[in-house]
Amino acid sequence: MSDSLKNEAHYDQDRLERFVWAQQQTTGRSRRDILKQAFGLAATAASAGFLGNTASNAWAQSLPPIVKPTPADKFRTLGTNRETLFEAHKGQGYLTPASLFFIRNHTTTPRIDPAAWSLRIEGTGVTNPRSFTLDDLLAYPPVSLTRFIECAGNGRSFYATQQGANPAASGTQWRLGAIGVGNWTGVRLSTLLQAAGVKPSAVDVQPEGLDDIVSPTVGRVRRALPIQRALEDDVLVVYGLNGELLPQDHGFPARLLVPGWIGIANIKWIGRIEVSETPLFSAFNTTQYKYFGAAYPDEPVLTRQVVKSAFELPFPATLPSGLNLITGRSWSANGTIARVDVSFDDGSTWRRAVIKQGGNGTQAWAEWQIPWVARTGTHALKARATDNLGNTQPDTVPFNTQGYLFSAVVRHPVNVT
Ligand SMILES: Nc1nc2c(c(=O)[nH]1)N[C@H]1C(S)=C(S)[C@@H](COP(=O)(O)O)O[C@H]1N2
Ligand SMILES: [Mo]
Repeated sequence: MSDSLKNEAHYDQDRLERFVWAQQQTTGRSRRDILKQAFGLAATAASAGFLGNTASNAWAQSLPPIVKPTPADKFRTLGTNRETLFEAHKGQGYLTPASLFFIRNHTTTPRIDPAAWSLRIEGTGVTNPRSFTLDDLLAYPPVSLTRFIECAGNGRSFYATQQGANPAASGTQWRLGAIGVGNWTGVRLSTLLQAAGVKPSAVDVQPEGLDDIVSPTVGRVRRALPIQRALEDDVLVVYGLNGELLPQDHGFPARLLVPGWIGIANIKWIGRIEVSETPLFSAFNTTQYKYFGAAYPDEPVLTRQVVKSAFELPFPATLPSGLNLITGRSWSANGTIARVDVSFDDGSTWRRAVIKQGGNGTQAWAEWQIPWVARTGTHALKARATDNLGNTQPDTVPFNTQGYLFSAVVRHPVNVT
């Protein structure tokens, strides 16, 4: 039995909420009723796991750092994070089930009581600072979008293992599993900003998480978003994932969704959004999430993700000789995937993969497949995607010390027996 499954009691609280959600939907009750019901249950079950917004005590410290089960056949443990094994996506359909979504926690998953929670919008950039309860958010017309959330460091390990970076880039040594595609439901951030009286002079919007401080100097997880991006129609404060409540590990009761932008833009467990007439700075846009290194003298701040591809195979994989149907997924922060080329001989020759119809949404991913008659021996598989704007994956990418945005074609080792 994996450690995470021993944490079943803690996961129960989350499932209870999902059960209520599903029940209310089948009985046709209103969204407000659904949440009223959930609040009641959360209140009576408070001793089972929920804390208020700011509660932090010895008992809380003893809770497991991650709530959902992350079994070893689906996840790789990397410190406080869980990487989805790419082979686990095979046969799972277009959307990543909440149970399979990767977790990137700078500290630990906080247990937040939704009845006590509210989201405060304040700062010099608004005329009407105010708070929104979850009920308030649910009263707005819901908006749903299917988009990926991907960590800026996804693929980081390949700077060392493929490009020979020594020392390796600092940070979590992800392969390609720090991405998932969800159908996210929430309210437009612009709707909330308008309700708070956003001023024409506002320049930055900084959502802040209710999880523990990372360190006394870094403080809480937060990152400023330019007002121009914050006001776009696709930026949401989300409370739902794939038709259910947002899971605790993924930001319950609410997180930001900033499609195409690096993972850290999608702040989880938001409790406060500061709107400012002057630029806002934190470690998350000054000492981290920027390009550092010889190739980047200007040290540009990161905004969007790039183009990547991954095989739905173990890393490394073992396959039987003969005909294999090889599957994978490719994605772009800019739009949809136009083509995927695959090599079975380390890049000497390439064939075009067939992109699955349906799916291939903007800033989500495309599923693809290609048959391969495999001969006994060791092989290097490669997949190179090109998006609808012509952006493609290079053979190598210039090194940056924190190892962000590895977009190069990845060499995938396969042993055929
Ligand atoms: N409050 C808070 N928000 C956060 C983080 C965090 O640690 N705390 N991690 C960020 C990073 S680096 C990423 S990649 C995504 C990961 O989202 P997920 O854990 O739901 O997959 O959340 C972002 N939002
Ligand atoms: Mo991230």
